[in-house]
Amino acid sequence: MFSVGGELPFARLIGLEARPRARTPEGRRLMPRHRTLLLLIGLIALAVLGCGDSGDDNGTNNPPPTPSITANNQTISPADHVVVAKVVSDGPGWAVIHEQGAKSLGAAIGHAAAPDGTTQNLSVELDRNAEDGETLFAVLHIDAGAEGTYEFPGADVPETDKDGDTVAASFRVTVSQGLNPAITVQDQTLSGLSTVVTVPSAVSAGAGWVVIHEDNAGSPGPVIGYTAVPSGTSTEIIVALDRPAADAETLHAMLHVDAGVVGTYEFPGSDVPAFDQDEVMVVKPFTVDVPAGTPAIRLRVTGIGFTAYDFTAVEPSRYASTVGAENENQPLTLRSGWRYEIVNSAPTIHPFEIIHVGANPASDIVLFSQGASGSLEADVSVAWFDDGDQTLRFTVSAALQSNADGYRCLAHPTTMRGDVGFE
Ligand SMILES: [Cu+2]
Repeated sequence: MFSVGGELPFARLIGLEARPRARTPEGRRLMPRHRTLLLLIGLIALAVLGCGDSGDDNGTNNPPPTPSITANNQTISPADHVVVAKVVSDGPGWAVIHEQGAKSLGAAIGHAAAPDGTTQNLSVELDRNAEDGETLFAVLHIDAGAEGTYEFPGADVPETDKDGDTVAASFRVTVSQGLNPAITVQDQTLSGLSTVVTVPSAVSAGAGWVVIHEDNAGSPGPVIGYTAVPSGTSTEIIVALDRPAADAETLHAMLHVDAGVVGTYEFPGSDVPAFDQDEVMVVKPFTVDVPAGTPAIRLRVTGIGFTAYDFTAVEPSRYASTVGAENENQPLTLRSGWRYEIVNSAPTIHPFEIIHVGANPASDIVLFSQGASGSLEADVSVAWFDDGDQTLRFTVSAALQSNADGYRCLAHPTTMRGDVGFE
């Protein structure tokens, strides 16, 4: 990767003033004083406990991401598309490709929308064919005017880092007559979530899919997950699975073509396995280690004042239906036998509890509590875990399913509460 933000003062190179980012209130996920309060709580917790939880998936509700852009040297075909490996945008943004100028960044020759948060392997169409051996620059812009309309010169100025330099990366392209489909794999330990695996790289000739298959006696068996990849080289491809991976399980990463409706996975159907230029199917096996106690699904929850909980993210996002569509105090639907992690951004103000709902809050039976003790915490079948800070984990065992039907806040049990169901 070639992140040059620290080497070249792009803001000065391209004659742009670093100016504070104008954000609409809708663009903010948390109001400033909440953010400050959360930061203070986080710092205190870090100081006291000497530990912190690092969200390793997209869709976190905690501090805004540090904007960055990463582009790798790459072989391209056709010559008018490049892949930006990773974009982290604080609010909606753009990945803009510039050519190299005589003494500075040259003209922009293509752009693609980069949504709020992290985007992996973003394909950008160019206005012209890139030349073999050409150096290009990927520059992160904000999307500050009409969202989804690229306005530069105008409101959609380049994003800047804390030093005021433009967030940019340089990369070199090799233009090929045709890409040779390929995939790499790596044995891995799933320490964050048991439902997420990473494929280090794949080369797809045209739009494709990185597909994870179960093992079937040493060969690829049924499909348990897939992620779209653009034409060209993609890196660090994150694939969410249909089910938790088992410890020491063998999986197969296979490249498929995206031949039917682009962006819709059609297999069995038109999206058949890809073959390389030697007519060999592009598939490699790897093994996963899943440490005991690894959760399958992570839920992020925060408080809306003292009036409600708000579940702001489900990781992996393919399990978004775990949380109901309501705006607050959403019902939760948990999967029998699966292990969950709940990250509560306000554990001291709003300690989270799972309960058996009583006729009134005073008669609720507390099963798990982030601030007191619950009657199911010692049950080995639920393997209750509380890090003393933001993070809770439990397994949906038969004992939990037969007792739990709600959640609440220890401090605000009349207003901050919702239903828990199972499937
Ligand atoms: Cu509360």
